[in-house]
Amino acid sequence: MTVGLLLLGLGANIAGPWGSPRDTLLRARRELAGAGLCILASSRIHRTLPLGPGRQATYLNAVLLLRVRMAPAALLRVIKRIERRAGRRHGPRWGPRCLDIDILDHGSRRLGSRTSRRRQGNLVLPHPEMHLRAFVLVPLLEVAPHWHHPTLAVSARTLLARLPRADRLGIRQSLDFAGSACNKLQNEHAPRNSASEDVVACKNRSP
Ligand code: A4P
Ligand code: MG
Repeated sequence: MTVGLLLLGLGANIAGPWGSPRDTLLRARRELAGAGLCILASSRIHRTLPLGPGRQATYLNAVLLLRVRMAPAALLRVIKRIERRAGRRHGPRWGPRCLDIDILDHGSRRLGSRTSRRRQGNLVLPHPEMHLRAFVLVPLLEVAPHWHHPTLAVSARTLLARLPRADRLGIRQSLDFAGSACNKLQNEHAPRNSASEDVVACKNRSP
C-alpha cells in the first residue's frame, strides 16, 4: 500500500453521546488517531452558517491533514464506524448531525464522478461538493495552503475566491482544537504552523 496524503472534513451541529459538537470533533480526532491514521495537522474549528434546507443550528467545521496507508474503501468503513459511535443516525440529506466525516481528498485519487449518486459505500473522490463550500475550503487552506483540486486543477485559494461573498461571510468564528478563540478574520487564510504536536504524536507511532 502506497502512502499518501489525506484530507478529511469534519462537521457537527447537534450534541450526541460524545457531548457537544466541539467535544465530538475533539473525540473524533482522537478516534481517527486511535484507528492508526497519522494526523499531520488540524485546522481550527470554525463556526459556520448551515447550508441546506430548513432551520438548523450553526455547524462546527474543521479539516484534518493526515498520512494514509489505508485504501479508500477501508478508510470509509473506519469513518462510518466512528460516525455511528458518535451517534450519527440515518437522516435527511444535509440534515442536522452529531458528526459527519467526509473524505475530501485521498492522495489525489479519482473515484466515481461528481454526478454519480451518493449511496452508502459508493465512494466519490475527490468529494463532489467540496469545491463549492467555504466551510470546507477555509479550514482546508489552514492545513494545506498549496492544495490543488485533483480534477479541476484549481487551487483551494482560487476556489474559495470564486464563491459568493455571502458564503465566505458564513464562516463566523473559530477556535483552535485546544479551545482558545482565534482572530479568524485577520488570518483566515494563513498557513497553520502549530501542527507540531500532531506531527510528533504521529512520528512516534509510524514504523
Ligand atoms: N460517499 C461518497 N463519497 C464520499 C466521500 N468522499 N466521503 C458516500 C464520505 N462519504 C462519501 O454520505 C453519504 C454516503 O456517501 C456515504 O455513506 C458514503 O458511502 P454522508 O456523508 O453520510 O451523507 P451526508 O453528509 O448527508 O451527505 P453529503 O452529500 O455528504 O452532505 P455533506 O456534503 O456532508 O453536507 N452546513 C455547514 N455549515 N457545515 C456542514 O458541515 N454539512 C452538510 C452535509 C450540510 N450543511 C452543512 C454542513
Ligand atoms: Mg457528508
